[in-house]
Amino acid sequence: KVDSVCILGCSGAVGQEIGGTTATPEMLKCLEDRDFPTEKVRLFGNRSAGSTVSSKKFGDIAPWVEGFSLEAVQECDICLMAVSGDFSKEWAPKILGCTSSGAKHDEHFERIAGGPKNTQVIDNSSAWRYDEDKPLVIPEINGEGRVGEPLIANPNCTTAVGAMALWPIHQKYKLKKVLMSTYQAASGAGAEGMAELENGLATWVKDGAVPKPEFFAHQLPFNVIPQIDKFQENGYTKEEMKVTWELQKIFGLDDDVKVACTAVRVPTLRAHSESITVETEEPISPDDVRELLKSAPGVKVVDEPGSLKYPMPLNATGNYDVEVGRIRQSIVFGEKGIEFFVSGDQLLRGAALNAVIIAENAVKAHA
Ligand code: 11C
Repeated sequence: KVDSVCILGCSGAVGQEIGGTTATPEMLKCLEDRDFPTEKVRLFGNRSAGSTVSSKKFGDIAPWVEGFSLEAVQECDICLMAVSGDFSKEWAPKILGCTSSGAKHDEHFERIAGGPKNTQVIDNSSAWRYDEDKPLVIPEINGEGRVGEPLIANPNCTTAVGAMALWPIHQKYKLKKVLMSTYQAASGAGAEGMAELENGLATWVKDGAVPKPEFFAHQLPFNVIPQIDKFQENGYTKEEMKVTWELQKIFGLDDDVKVACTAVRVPTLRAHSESITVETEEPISPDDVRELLKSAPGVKVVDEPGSLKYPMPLNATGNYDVEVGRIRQSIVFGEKGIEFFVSGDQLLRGAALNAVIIAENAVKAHA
């Protein structure tokens, strides 16, 4: 058991944020649900400082959000960061006591004087994911041997949801090509994304028209938007490239394994879905994949088309496991290809749960 864990960057249920994300309330819930071995949970968020928090388990010991201060965060054993990439770039190195000059991407984080607790940072942003010497971790896949690192990065939620199904397939059949199209919920874009979808629908019901979008580039109700994040020089968006970069790093893929993604925002509130086609090195069959995935950690096979059972975001919402179904032989790649559909709660699997499992493993390793 550790003395204290903190969540840095509070939003949603606990008020506004320092670049916080909708993952924050989920993090607190995950810590509660999993009976996280800590004496204390502390919450930090500048704009929500002073707000009270309703927490069944930790309410009496962490009753309110504290304003951010470096010294206070450094009193905690583990810091779960749910802040913007810019905030993380500036403050993660300082929390770790690595450098006085801020973030240097080529610098290996060696702690010099990381405060009284030698705080370990588990970061949800994209600030550190692509640095060669910073671990990018999905605990069930590549967590081993990384638990003690000063800073551990979490993957993008879209990557994490797909990875849960792709990893067992890669281990047994070796991936050659991965083609993914996503159906991403409004909450992936944070609390403001959810609010714009909800308000847009409510206004349409009341007035018969959807207000002009302020947060998304286009109206989301009754629409889908084939752009998430900025376009890159190669014509893909950053969200799409994150899937490529992160699967390569987490799986340790050779350069000749190709991953391509089309990322689309859809008017669902929560849980991302993905249509995935893979070509494999070895022959693969839907029945074998169903059996394989039944025993895969973090995966639930939902694949009974005859009874209309397949993954759907509404069913995946609030669950730890990623649903996988519609598993079929690919008519494009034949006996060395399959296609399937996944739905996973991206706030859990792709953010809060992933971070909390990393933290649990760190506590176990220190015990
Ligand atoms: C979305 N996946 O749905 C994005 C949000 O790199 O952690 C996650 C951004 C990230 O908009």
